Amino acid sequence: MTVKQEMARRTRRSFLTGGAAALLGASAWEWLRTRREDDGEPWPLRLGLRADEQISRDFFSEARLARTFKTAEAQAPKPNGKVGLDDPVPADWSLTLEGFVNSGDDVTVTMDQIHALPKTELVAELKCIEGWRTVVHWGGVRFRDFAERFGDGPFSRNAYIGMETPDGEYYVGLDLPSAMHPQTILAYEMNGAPLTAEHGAPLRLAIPVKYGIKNIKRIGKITYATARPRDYWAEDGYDWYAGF
Ligand SMILES: Nc1nc2c(c(=O)[nH]1)N[C@H]1C(S)=C(S)[C@@H](COP(=O)(O)O)O[C@H]1N2
Ligand SMILES: [Mo]
Repeated sequence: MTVKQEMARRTRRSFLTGGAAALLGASAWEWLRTRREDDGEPWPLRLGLRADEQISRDFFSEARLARTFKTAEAQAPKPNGKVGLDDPVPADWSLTLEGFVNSGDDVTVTMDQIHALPKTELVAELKCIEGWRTVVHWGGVRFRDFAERFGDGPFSRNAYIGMETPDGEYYVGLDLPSAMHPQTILAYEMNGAPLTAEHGAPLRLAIPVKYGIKNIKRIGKITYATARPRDYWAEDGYDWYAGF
């Protein structure tokens, strides 16, 4: 099988599963939303705390974890994809947040503030749709910890997170459950050292439940959105979910 055929096969497969999950999610939500109202709340929402917790557990499920490896198994991945990395790493880099606070104001976050959050390490595969995979040792902060600290919620389950490079040239969209997945990390270290420019310094995404295309390097802006954000590779016909 050629690389192209293999890519098409995998993309089709993940499109089928991702699409089915999305349909199920959307129709389940629609069902919930359209239940007979009583006291202003659709009745399934009044089943109380236990039901609500169950829904959260299902939505932000930790059951589907990407495989992890021993630190000694980590290797340097080939630098791949330079879109949005043309300029030198900005000396005055800071992260812009949009739509995270109730007022709708933007928020600026520095690397020092990100280093101050609980550090997470993860050894997992970076898988490119070109057909290669490399075990990488990531260091950074879980996106969910970041969102809890800087987001002024409440986050809606059917929301999205958009991320883009400082120049806006590369951008990815994530459904909120994937962004909040326990293995989704805003990474500032690769294999025990600070990220190099070609691997996305000062901050990139490590999201091992998705293909490499979603692992955006050099993040400049993160947006909380209620509609699906634009996505560089999805615009080219690749599966928007890009999971496996
Ligand atoms: N900004 C940016 N991020 C990017 C890309 C890119 O072109 N630009 N390519 C993606 C692809 S296709 C892959 S496989 C991974 C590769 O990460 P690496 O260069 O650290 O190995 O980065 C992803 N993130
Ligand atoms: Mo890739």
